[in-house]
Amino acid sequence: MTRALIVIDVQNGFCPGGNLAVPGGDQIVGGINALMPTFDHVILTQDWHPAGHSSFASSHPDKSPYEMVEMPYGPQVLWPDHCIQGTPDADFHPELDTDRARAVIRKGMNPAVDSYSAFFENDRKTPTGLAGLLRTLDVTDLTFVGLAEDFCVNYSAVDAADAGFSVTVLTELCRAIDLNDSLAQARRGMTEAGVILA
Ligand code: VGL
Ligand code: ZN
Repeated sequence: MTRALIVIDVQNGFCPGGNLAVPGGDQIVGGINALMPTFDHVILTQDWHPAGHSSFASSHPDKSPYEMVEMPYGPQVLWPDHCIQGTPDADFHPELDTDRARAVIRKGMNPAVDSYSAFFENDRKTPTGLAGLLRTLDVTDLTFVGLAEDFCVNYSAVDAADAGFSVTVLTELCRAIDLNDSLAQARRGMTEAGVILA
C-alpha cells in the first residue's frame, strides 16, 4: 500500500480575506501540515485561472456571483473573480508547508472550462495528468483534505474513487462553501461513490 495526501486548493483566495473565502478555511492549515509527514507522497492542487475566466460572473453580462449558467459542457456556478494566476489570491496560504509537496497540480487554466476536480476539467474529459502521476508512483490509497469540501474536494474524491483508488476524505481538515445544501449533497455523492468520510 502506498499512500498519498492530496491537499486541495489551500490558497489565500479560499481563506478569510480572499476573493472566494470559505468560512474557516485558514483553520485547517496547521492540521494539514501535521499530517504530511505520515504519508509517502504529498501533492498540492492550485486553482489557477487566467483573468476573465468563463467561471467568473464578471465575464457574463447581467450575471451575479453564485448564479448558474449553461456552458457547452453543462451547468456551471458563476464565482467571484478568484485565484487569478500570479496574484496573491492564488498563492498558497503562507503557513501551508509547501516544501513537502512532490507535485503541484494547477487547474482551471483553460479560459473556457472550469476545473473543480484534481483529475478532470468540468467537461469531465480533459485530464490534468494526476492519475498518471499517481499510478507511476504506485499509489493505491488517497486521502483528501482542503477547500472547498463541497466543490473541489468532492469532485476530486469522486473521480479518484471512480479511477479505482481507495479514497478517504478527512472532513475535519476540510471547509465548505455550502451553497444551497451543496455540502449535504456532496457528502451523499461521495459516500455513494465509495469514498470514506472520516
Ligand atoms: C473551488 C469554486 C471555484 C474550490 C474552485 O476550490 O472548491 N470552488 N473554484
Ligand atoms: Zn476556481
